[in-house]
Amino acid sequence: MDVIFAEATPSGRGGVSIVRLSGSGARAAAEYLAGELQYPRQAYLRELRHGDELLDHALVLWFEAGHSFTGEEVAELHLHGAPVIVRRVLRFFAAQGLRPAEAGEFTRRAFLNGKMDLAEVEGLGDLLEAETEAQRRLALRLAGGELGRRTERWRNMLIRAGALVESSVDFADEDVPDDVPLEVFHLLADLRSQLDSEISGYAAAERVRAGFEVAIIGPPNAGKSSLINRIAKREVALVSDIAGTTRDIIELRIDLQGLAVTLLDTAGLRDTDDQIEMMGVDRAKQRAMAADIRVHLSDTGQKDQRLWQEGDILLQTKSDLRHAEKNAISSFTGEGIDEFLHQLFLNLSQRTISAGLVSHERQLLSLIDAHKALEGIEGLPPEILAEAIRSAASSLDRLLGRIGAEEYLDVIFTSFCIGK
Ligand SMILES: Nc1nc2c(ncn2[C@@H]2O[C@H](COP(=O)(O)OP(=O)(O)O)[C@@H](O)[C@H]2O)c(=O)[nH]1
Ligand SMILES: [Mg+2]
Repeated sequence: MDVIFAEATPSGRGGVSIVRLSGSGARAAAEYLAGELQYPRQAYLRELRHGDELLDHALVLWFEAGHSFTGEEVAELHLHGAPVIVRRVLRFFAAQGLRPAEAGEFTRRAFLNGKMDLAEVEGLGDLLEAETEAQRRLALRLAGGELGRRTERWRNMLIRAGALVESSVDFADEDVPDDVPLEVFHLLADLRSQLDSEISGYAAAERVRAGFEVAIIGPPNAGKSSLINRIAKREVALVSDIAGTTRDIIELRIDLQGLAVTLLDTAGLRDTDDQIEMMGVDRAKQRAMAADIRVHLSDTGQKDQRLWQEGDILLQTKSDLRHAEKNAISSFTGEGIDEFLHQLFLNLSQRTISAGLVSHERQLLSLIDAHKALEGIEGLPPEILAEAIRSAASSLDRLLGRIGAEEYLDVIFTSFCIGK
């Protein structure tokens, strides 16, 4: 493939900026500036010269094809972290007829060259986007190939089951009863239950990856917007003593002890003649029902029975004004806010216990397909059983992007940055 190049570090000033090249000829392009680089995977401190012009002093290294991130010949120039130097070097490579990389193109090549499976690519994308510890941990497991290894084990179970079934088919001609060995059904039942537990761990893992939603609800003037602002330590939502101030849903993204959480400030729940406010109330109710947890706020410490779900939190507001026994907060003095956030963390982390590794819908759908293929197979004739096993295996191939990856690649890689 042609040689692509891009700055691999974020653009801007820094200690070091790295320009990376990939493709057959990457080494030669680097050597053109740096002089001969005899050994791969060895760093050389060199002057980068284009004719008489000194471009920079840089650390330069290259990797041979098959032993690099992309699987192709790769060269890296570790330049001084100044945009003007990076621009000069990029201009040089462009003038040499090399091509600037597109977003995610290095990773795309890594995938196409079999260096990463599609789940690893998704994990890498998550890792680059991760904002909290829980997101980072989950993304690292995905990017590190854990799902690929798990899938490989499942595939081996299918291969073994398939082989046992095939052997019973072969005997069929010779009037041997074509009974499928019992071991096949044990294997497939075991596989089904492993797929089951991975599938049921999706919802929680997806929340860890994308973040939980927590809706702050309650009557107008309960102090919902004030609570959001107190937590944000700035004014994200408008506060006033005029009921119906908050109409749209305001989102506040926080890192709750490692969990990504979006707090939703909603319109006060009340009956109103104001059409716009009523739309806000409807929207608030919908979002509140869809949220992972609802925090019910009121001056009196009453919950909204219609919206209450297990795991919700009840808070009495404005504790600076009147005495309250428990679950009381004041957005003015800060009383009870830390305790509330801790309670929220406990309720949410309770839900992450069941989190699996599969955290993207694409991955989930492949698993569900594989599971479906293996349902109701008891008593099937060997030929049809073999077909079901093949179909399950191809769903697992889809999970790792060995087949059918094309339609996802563009979607996945457009979210990557250039140079990744
Ligand atoms: N004393 C006191 N007043 C509060 C507190 N929180 C909010 N308020 C007041 O209650 C009124 C309504 O607050 P707001 O946050 O807009 O309520 P929302 O309608 O639920 O969003 C405003 O006048 C706030 O200043 C609090 O903790 N203590
Ligand atoms: Mg409000």
